[in-house]
Amino acid sequence: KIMVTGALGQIGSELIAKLQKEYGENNVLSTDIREPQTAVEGPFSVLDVTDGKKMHDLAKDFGADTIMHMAALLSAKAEEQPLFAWNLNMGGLVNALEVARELDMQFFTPSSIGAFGPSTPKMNTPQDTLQRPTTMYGVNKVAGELLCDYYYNRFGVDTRGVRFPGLISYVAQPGGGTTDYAVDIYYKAIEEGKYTSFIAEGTHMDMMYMPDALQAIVDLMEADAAKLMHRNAFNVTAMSFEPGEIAASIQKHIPDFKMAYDVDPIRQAIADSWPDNIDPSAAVAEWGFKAKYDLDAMTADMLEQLKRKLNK
Ligand code: VAH
Repeated sequence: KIMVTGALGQIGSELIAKLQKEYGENNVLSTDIREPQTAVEGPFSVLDVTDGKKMHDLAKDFGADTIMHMAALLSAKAEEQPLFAWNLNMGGLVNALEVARELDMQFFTPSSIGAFGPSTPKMNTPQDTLQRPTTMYGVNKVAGELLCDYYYNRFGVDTRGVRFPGLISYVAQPGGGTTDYAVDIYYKAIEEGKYTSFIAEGTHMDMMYMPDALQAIVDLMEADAAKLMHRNAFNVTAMSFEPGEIAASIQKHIPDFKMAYDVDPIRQAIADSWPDNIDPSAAVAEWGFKAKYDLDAMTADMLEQLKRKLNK
């Protein structure tokens, strides 16, 4: 039985559907700081992850044996409110780790390519390398990786995590990320036939389509613990592209789609501090990570799904 925090977020909203399909609707307890706007399948409770006692009581009453901690502030928002980001991202994480320790639960939380910084090798970024991020989000992710490994080594909590690249999805829009341009562009392509990118042409970042991200979480959590040489957190990626390439992919479907640029210096600086492409070979070797969608397959599916969602 799995408890999910941040269940209404960009990953959380699709993760609960995936988990319900895999394990049964009543075996997934969704929680989020706000009430759902649209009906959520299965059990739901309001939870502010900075309230450790309530998190503990909800997990205990539900009989959860696994917690997937997805509640966090993303990179751009965290730069706007660094202290709030520290309190939410680290306070929420340590509460979730404590609940997992007290109730002997398996634990998942995502890290990010944001856990790397300007001094990290940018090409084919290794699984084990220098991590000196220059964003509050990155500081939170590196501290989070170390804290999750600590809970494994010191308390035996079965903590596992992945460093997600930018995630692209059509169900819940991301809030306050740097890679969000790669989601916004599909909505604007359908709605307006054009997009003005806040990330500069030529800025390569790792990306992944949400179905591959959700499968990676399930595969990692079900992997044989004896085979895991790493835990927090595995590099995973499906593709690396820059804004011009995603525009070209869209133009294969919408030939007169127009791309323009109006760079946001804050999010550009964040993007410039991250790798161009990371090496997922440890995830492949230790738990069989595999991504199905490349850029053109993702574009075809995103445009088809959004045409339906936006009634176009
Ligand atoms: C962000 N989408 O942009 C998130 C993610 C790697 C990017 O961490 O902050």
